[in-house]
Amino acid sequence: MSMRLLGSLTSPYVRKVRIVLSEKSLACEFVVEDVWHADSQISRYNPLGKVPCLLLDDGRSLYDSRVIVAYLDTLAPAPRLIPPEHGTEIGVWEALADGMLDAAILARLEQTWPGRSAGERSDAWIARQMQKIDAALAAMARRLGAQPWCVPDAGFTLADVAAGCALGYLDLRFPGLDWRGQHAALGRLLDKQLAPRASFAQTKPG
Ligand SMILES: N[C@@H](CCC(=O)N[C@@H](CS)C(=O)NCC(=O)O)C(=O)O
Repeated sequence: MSMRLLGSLTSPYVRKVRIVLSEKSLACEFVVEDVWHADSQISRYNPLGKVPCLLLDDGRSLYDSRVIVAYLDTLAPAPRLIPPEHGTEIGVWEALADGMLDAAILARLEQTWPGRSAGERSDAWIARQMQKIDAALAAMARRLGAQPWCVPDAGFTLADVAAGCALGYLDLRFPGLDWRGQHAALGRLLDKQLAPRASFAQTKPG
């Protein structure tokens, strides 16, 4: 079966999918799609106009990243990234990590999206999103505690992939945010546990 992944090199949701493909040694053609370009074809495949989008050879297109990674985990038995007995806990981690990303991206678009003029930008909206980032970081740090992995009984899972992509995005787009200073355990997770893995190193943006 052949698969094509539509995505960008900087999207953290796309990165999550690329890391899962790499960890599971699944072959997939990567097609760069600029969803912000007027000529983008993304809405032919995803009516929401977003990447990642996975195209299957039977004509189906899968979105969003959570659906894609859950699908990919069923294709190859090892390594299992969403062991069913830990599915709910992993799901909460993924919701937390992706939710932090949603807030980060909303805050960034409010500041940088060219369709919004300076007068239309809301500092209160940005502050609201930044508050969510702070709260999500604190919750992630509490959940992680002193454990090496997000779900320690399960070892490396999709929870770590999602958390790592979210933290990596903060480094890329919010370099002034000293999240490591406030949450050393999260810094250890990203820098010591995740960054050395080939799947993370090969997909690091920038
Ligand atoms: N919940 C979605 C989020 C995907 C998403 O927001 N992707 C961004 C790129 S980082 C995008 O395509 N944005 C285009 C737009 O919002 O129009 C997922 O997990 O796949």
